[in-house]
Amino acid sequence: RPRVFSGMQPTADSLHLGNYLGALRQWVQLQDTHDAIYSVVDLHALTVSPDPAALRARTRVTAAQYLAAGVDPERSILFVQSHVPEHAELTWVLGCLTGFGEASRMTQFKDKSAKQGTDGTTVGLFTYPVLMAADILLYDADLVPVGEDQRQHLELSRNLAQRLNSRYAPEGTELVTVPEPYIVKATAKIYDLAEPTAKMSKSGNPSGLIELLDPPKVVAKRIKSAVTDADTVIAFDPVAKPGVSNLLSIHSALSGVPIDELVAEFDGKMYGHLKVAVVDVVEAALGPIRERVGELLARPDELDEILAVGAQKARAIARETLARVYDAVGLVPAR
Ligand code: AQP
Repeated sequence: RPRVFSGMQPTADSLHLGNYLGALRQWVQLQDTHDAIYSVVDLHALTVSPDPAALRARTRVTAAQYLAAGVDPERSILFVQSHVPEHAELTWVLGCLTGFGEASRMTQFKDKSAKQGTDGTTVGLFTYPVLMAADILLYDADLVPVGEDQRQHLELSRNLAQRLNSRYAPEGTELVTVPEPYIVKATAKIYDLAEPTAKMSKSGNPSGLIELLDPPKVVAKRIKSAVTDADTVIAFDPVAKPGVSNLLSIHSALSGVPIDELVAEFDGKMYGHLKVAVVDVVEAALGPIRERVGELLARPDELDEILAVGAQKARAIARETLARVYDAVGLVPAR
C-alpha cells in the first residue's frame, strides 16, 4: 500500500478547526487505503521557544486529539518526533543540500521572522522546512496530507528528495521517495471567524478560532460573533462574502451537505440562522472528540504506551532510511 506521513506541532493547548478539517480528518480517512504514519512534531515546536512544562503537556494533548479524532494505533504508527533521533540526523544531511536562498524564500519564514526581528529569529525557525523534509523522506512517504499553507514546504521536500536522488542514486533509481502533497480543496484553508480573509491560526486572534477542546459555550459564542458583511443574502462567494462563505464551508465540511444545497436551504433566511446551524454541526463533530480526549488524558500511562510502541515501529523504518542515505553520501558506517 502507498504510504502517508503527516504531523502537527504541539504548540497550543488545543488543535483548531483548521487543523482538523485541513489535515487531521484526512489522516483518519487515509488509514483505510494507506500505510499511515502520524507524528506529534515536538522538535518543530521548539522553534517558538515554548515553556518546557507546556510543551510536555501539549505533546500528550496533541496525541490524544489525534486518537480521539480517529487515528487508530492498531492500523497506523503514531509517535512523538523527538523519540526518533533520525529526524534530527537526516535534517543535517538535507540542510547541506538546501540553498541558503532557497530556504530564505519560504514565505512562512519570511512572515514569522518579520514579526520576530533579526535577534528574535532563530536558525531553528529558518531550518524548520528542512526538518519537515526529513520527517517525510525518512518514511518514503508517497502522500502528505496538509492544509494549503504547507504547499511551499512540501515543494521544498520534493526538491530535496529529487536532489538526493539525482546526486546520489544510480541513474533510474531512487534513494528516497518523492512525496506528493494531498490538499483537499474544500477544506484547504479554513478562515479566521473574526477576520475571514486570514487563515484560522493559533497565532491569530483568539476570537477567530474554534478550538477542538474549547467548552461548547465558547465555541457557540465565537461562531455567533463571526464577522459577516453588511449584506443580508446567504451566498457562497469567497471574494465578496468571505465570512458567510467560510461559515458555509465549515457547515458543508462537517455536515456533508453540498454548499449549493445549503445555499438553497438558507435562501431568504438571516445570517443568525446560518450561525445557529453552524454551532450545531460543529458541536456534533467536536463534542465526541472532546469527550474522548478527556478519557485518554485520564489514563496517561496508556497514552504513553501507545506512543512508545509507535516510536519503536517508526524508528525501525527511519533507521534503515538514514543508513541508506548516510552510505550514499559517503559516510563510513560505524561498526
Ligand atoms: N486554517 C487552516 N485551514 C486548513 N488547514 C490548516 N492547517 C493549519 N491551519 C489551517 C493545517 O494544519 C496542520 C497543522 O500544522 P502545524 O502544527 O504545523 O501548524 P500550523 O500550520 O503552524 O498551524 P497554525 O495554527 O496555522 O499555526 P501558526 O499560527 O503557527 O500559523 C497543517 O497541515 C496545516 O496545513
